[in-house]
Amino acid sequence: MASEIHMPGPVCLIENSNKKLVVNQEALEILSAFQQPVVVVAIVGFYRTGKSYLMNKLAGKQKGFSLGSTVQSHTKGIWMWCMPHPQKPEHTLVLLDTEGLEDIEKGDNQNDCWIFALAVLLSSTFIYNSIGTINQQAMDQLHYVTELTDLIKSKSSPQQSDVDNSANFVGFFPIFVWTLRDFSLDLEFDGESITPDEYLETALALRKGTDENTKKFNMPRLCIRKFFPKRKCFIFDRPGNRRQLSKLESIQEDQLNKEFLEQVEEFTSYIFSYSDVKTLSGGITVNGPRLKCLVQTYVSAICSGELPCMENAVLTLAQIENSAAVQNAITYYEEQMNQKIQMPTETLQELLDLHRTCEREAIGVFMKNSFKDVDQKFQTELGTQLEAKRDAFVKKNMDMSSAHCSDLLEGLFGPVEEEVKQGTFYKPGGYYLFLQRKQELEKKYIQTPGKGLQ
Ligand SMILES: Nc1nc2c(ncn2[C@@H]2O[C@H](COP(=O)(O)OP(=O)(O)OP(=O)(O)O)[C@@H](O)[C@H]2O)c(=O)[nH]1
Ligand SMILES: [Mg+2]
Repeated sequence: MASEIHMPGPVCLIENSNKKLVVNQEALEILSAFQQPVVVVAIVGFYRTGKSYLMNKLAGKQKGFSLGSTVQSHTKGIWMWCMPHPQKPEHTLVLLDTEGLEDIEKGDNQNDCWIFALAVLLSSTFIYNSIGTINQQAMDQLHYVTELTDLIKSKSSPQQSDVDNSANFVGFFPIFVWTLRDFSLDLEFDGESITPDEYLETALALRKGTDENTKKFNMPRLCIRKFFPKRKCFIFDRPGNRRQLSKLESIQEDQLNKEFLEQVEEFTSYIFSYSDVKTLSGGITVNGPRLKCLVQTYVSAICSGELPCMENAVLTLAQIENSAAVQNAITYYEEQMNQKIQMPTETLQELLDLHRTCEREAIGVFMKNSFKDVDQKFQTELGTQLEAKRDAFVKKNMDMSSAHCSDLLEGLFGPVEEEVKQGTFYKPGGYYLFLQRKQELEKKYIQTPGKGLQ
């Protein structure tokens, strides 16, 4: 069984300091240590809107992601907390809490876009958190979503980047969940009560018309609808009174607003039941080491001034895993050959037959561990390496045979040579005696088994 992960608290995954994004090695080591498939839930939204608090609810903990009670923005960069999935056995839940967007103190908000884009790229459920209702201001604040096509490439080849090209993205984009905090209105539309999901869809309805204002109105809505075909909305009451809000972490749950607690319950149970495992193009399931590779590939693309590319990330992943698959297959081949072969073999055919069996099994090992081996590049590489290993076995077999035969000859003829030196055969009839001994020893040599190919 794959090992379970137990992190006592979150760690920083991507630091955002001095306008630079830096991947934290400690977090990468945590990711490389577990093989279970990951369900990745990321939260994004404006600063000071209760994101970290809500993520702690998903973690089932009173404390964890650090909150701040002042007006100053608190979380910096992207933080990660991995834990066994509460409902899916053998799966790991990865919670990503992000830095609040549009903090006025920051001045330069360049990295806000990248944090938004990274959260989309890395997650299987993307939570957009905001305070109050879905009004035009809330929509305008979601301008990041309209910029996604400029921030992310799906293919490595040059391509048009526009909303209509979003088909390439969408299959691998997360579920979109809008969480509305401190929501105080009645959910009613034209006198009928509506669900939060219907409220979201109503808010995303497009206006007819082609004038600039209509286009501006429609753009974020169009982007959300196209990029995120699977959408969900949750509303939350205020959790408590003003005095309670600043110390929510230390307040007993039974003192908080009951409705809020029920809404949290409904939200967490939806996330646990419906958030899928993160997958990549080609149906590749992401596990800890693969998520690590995605983080590294995307952040290094951003840092070198390129756009993070989904296809490149999959190719990089394939490179790493296929190289490892070749290595595993070679190790398997060598182990099997060494276990099964008795050198020197009587015939070359015996060795080649064994080679063929082990080669076939080793290719099976490679196939099991490899994916997206474009043009069978890595399988060809495996073939070349297996041939070299076979040749090495053939040579070793020959060398062992030679060594064995030399020893045998020395053992048989050594004493005779000694006798020759001592003149044992320098006597009448000695030559005949010598020939007789020689014939006897030759016969013995021929009859001795296990000499191999020599
Ligand atoms: N009004 C209100 N306050 C909340 C809610 N949830 C948490 N808070 C309080 O709001 C403050 C900020 O909460 P955080 O969870 O740190 O907010 P954040 O969005 O992570 O903030 P940044 O990390 O700065 O972006 C804390 O004092 C929380 O106790 C909520 O639903 N409504
Ligand atoms: Mg926070």
